[in-house]
Amino acid sequence: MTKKLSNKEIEEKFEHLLLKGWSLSEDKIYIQKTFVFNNFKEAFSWMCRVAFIAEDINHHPNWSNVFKTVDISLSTHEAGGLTELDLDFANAVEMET
Ligand code: HBI
Repeated sequence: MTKKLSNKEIEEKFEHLLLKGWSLSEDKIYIQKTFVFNNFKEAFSWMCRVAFIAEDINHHPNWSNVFKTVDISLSTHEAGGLTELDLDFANAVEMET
């Protein structure tokens, strides 16, 4: 199991994602971003690509889709908070966007 990041580690590693529009929950347990696409087909095909990344690394997002909007949040249940895996996954998601 990956180790839960300290507040200091989160601050350092999250800076880049903050610029990309991700936010950190007040309790620092998860990170979140809302993606808006041009239409449902684009939103859903993006979700399919991200789902395959999730399966590859065995780390899965909490997300919901309404029409062309996808809300995604990342946390590591096993660690009870944020780990390196969540930040890596968010960076991989940005590469897919
Ligand atoms: N995905 N986001 C997230 N957090 C987890 O802790 C997690 C996961 N996907 C699979 C997973 N853990 C498995 O390792 C365990 O549920 C067996």
